[in-house]
Amino acid sequence: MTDIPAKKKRIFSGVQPSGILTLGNYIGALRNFVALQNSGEYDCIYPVMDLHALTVRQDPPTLRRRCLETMAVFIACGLDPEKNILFCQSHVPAHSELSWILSCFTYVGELQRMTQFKDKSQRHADNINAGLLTYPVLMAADILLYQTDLVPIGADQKQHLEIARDIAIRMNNVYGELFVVPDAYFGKTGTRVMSLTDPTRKMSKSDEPASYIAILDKPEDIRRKLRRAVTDSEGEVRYDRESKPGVTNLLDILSAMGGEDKEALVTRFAGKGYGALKDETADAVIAALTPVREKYDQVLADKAYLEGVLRSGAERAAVLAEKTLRKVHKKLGLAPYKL
Ligand code: ATP
Ligand code: LTN
Repeated sequence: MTDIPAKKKRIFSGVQPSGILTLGNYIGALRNFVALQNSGEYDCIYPVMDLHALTVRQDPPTLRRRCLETMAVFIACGLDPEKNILFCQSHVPAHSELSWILSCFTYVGELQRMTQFKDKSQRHADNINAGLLTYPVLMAADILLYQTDLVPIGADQKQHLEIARDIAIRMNNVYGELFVVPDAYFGKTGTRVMSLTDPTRKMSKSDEPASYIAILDKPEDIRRKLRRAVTDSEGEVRYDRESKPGVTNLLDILSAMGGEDKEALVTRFAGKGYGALKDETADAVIAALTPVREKYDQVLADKAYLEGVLRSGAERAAVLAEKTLRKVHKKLGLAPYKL
């Protein structure tokens, strides 16, 4: 008797090409994407989420460039186009189609409660567009379209994943087994890397450059930004998110990069002051990001290769997406069609 290999669980996650990818994206997302790929236990789908980036005004030539650049960062971080499905969200129209259908099963009230919606509406008060509100519906469509089991995300996306689950459960209750209900996957450390200039906010690629470390920053820039990172005037290294958010963020980053736990770090830095902590954090970040930066330059230089990765990724994704979309059409009573 031959063994039939068990069907692997499916992983889905992505990053918006809304800026230069940051250390937050690396620790909260990309590093986990690579670890999950390497575990060999999952089929992984990792697109660049360009439709989501449109919720904030983008300069067209820059956005176009960033889609390829973001994919180059994925590959430079260690994602393998042969092992995963890597593509660009807008190349698979089924995402937008399913998004419309799901929006008819989502309540405006639940979207208005989202922290990210409230935050971005404040920051972009001149452009509170409907997409900013329906952002989590498109994200639910991304996830449910592939019958995803597990979604690796940073802590800031937890609420959005909850909505995706709620929509799936709601529709399954009406139509039977339509969607797999996805679970979130958070890495062991550093699910929320904070801004270097305001450690009470998350590090974000659409903020000012001094507030974040870009994955592609040069070593001297990484060191300078970390040296200038906002801390406090107390001078004592302690782990306390409330009263010492800046120092706590540095400890989190160092722990995430070097693997040493926070308690051990606090003991080791007792009486040493913030300068030593900042320097060691810089060493650890530089050591992790230097090989990524070097590989990035190589990958980006080969545009034809990158475009080929996107094309074949979109083809493979479209086959899986179409299967779910057909099932949804049928169960909801949309008229059958043959092309
Ligand atoms: P933007 O600033 O344009 O809203 P972003 O930097 O928040 O973007 P996204 O593309 O929205 O990045 O996020 C991609 C992934 O990176 C998500 O899984 C998100 O949770 C994770 N992530 C983003 N910022 C951080 C952070 N500061 N700490 C941990 N994870 C993060
Ligand atoms: N909203 C995510 C990016 C994103 C995403 C997804 C993540 C869009 N669709 C689906 C996981 C699964 C963000 O990080 N801001």
